[in-house]
Amino acid sequence: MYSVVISGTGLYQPPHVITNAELVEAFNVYADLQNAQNAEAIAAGAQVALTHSSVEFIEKASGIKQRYVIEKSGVLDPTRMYPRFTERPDDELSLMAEIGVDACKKALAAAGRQASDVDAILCASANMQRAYPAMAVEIQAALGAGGYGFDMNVACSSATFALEQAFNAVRSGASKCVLVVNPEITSAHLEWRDRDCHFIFGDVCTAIVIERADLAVSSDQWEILGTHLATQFSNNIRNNFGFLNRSEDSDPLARDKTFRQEGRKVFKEVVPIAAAHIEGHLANLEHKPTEVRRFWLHQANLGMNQLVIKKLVGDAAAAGSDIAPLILDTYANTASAGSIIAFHEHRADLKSGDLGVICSFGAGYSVGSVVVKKR
Ligand code: CO8
Repeated sequence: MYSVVISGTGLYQPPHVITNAELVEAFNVYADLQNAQNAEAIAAGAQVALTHSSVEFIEKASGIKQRYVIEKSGVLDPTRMYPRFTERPDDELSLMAEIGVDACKKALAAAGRQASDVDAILCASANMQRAYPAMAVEIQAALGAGGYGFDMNVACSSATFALEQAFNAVRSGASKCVLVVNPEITSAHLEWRDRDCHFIFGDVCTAIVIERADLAVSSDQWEILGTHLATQFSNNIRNNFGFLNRSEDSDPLARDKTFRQEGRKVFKEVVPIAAAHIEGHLANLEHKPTEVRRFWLHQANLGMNQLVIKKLVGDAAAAGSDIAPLILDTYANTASAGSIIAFHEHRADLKSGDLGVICSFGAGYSVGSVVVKKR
């Protein structure tokens, strides 16, 4: 078995910011328009009036202050409320591959690697743009990489689950250098017209280079000590969009064809699962949570991360600070990319020998942890 390192990360940051104030203003205009249009039904008690959203609620309930999106005008148009993308011809690079290639090039540059060094690409994301050909294979071709590529989806845990596949491929000797790429265009499958969740997500793409330690040339290397994955079925986060919709004659615009969740149940159920998972993984590696210098946690909710950290090291105030940095205030929930953005932005100050944990949790339920040590 070979030693394996993460030797570079890359981040594609979309060009547009939507602040909570802009988001709430657009939602409230939408709600007023809907209520005016349905005034009779509302007065007759046949329909419930939509209630205004609020910036204060969003910040208090989630910790999110803004989000990045690839396209802003469609999302903020109260008569539309989702992004405006132009369909591309088959011979043009698709949108998901475009942001994937951007993040991959940055990760390769950070690792001191060429695309020709790469022998596997795993495109891991909460939603794929299409069924086939695989996004990973399109990214492989656009980069000029060798080997193979495949897509995988484990919702918010896609990146950590892909890291385990990459780790195993490299340590077994099957691959020398693997790219994991997480293009998350959440804006296209979020229901921006639902007050309960319209503030949650943002677009982004992350990429990670995983390679053999004896071949790595990067000045910033993180040895992977172990990975640990778990799933437990839950309907509390669900999206029924899929290829059977047409044959089922179901409404493609129905509410269940975009993201929906029982947020409070998710919060309560996932916090103990995530904390126990990390503690168990560290124990298997003969480490205690208090020995960990940094936790790069999934970024769904500030309160959730505070509780996970409290269970692990007994200090709730630590989430958002040095031990468990927060990026969701600026990026919002970016599905599988959240913990990777935290790792990308908050590791430069760690010293050789420092331990860290990358951990995701989300739909499925799914939870994945990757324990790393700075070389
Ligand atoms: N403005 C004002 N008031 C509001 C708003 C709003 N926007 N939204 C809700 N309220 C009201 C509610 O109506 C409710 O009022 P009342 O008490 O009168 O009934 C009150 O505020 C409280 O509502 P909630 O109980 O829903 O609020 P919470 O405190 O639970 O906060 C959160 C809601 C922020 C959603 C919180 O529950 C949370 O973050 N939970 C964890 C969610 C989570 O981690 N989910 C993981 C999903 S990510 C994932 O797995 C990937 C999926 C794939 C990606 C999909 C991309 C689109």
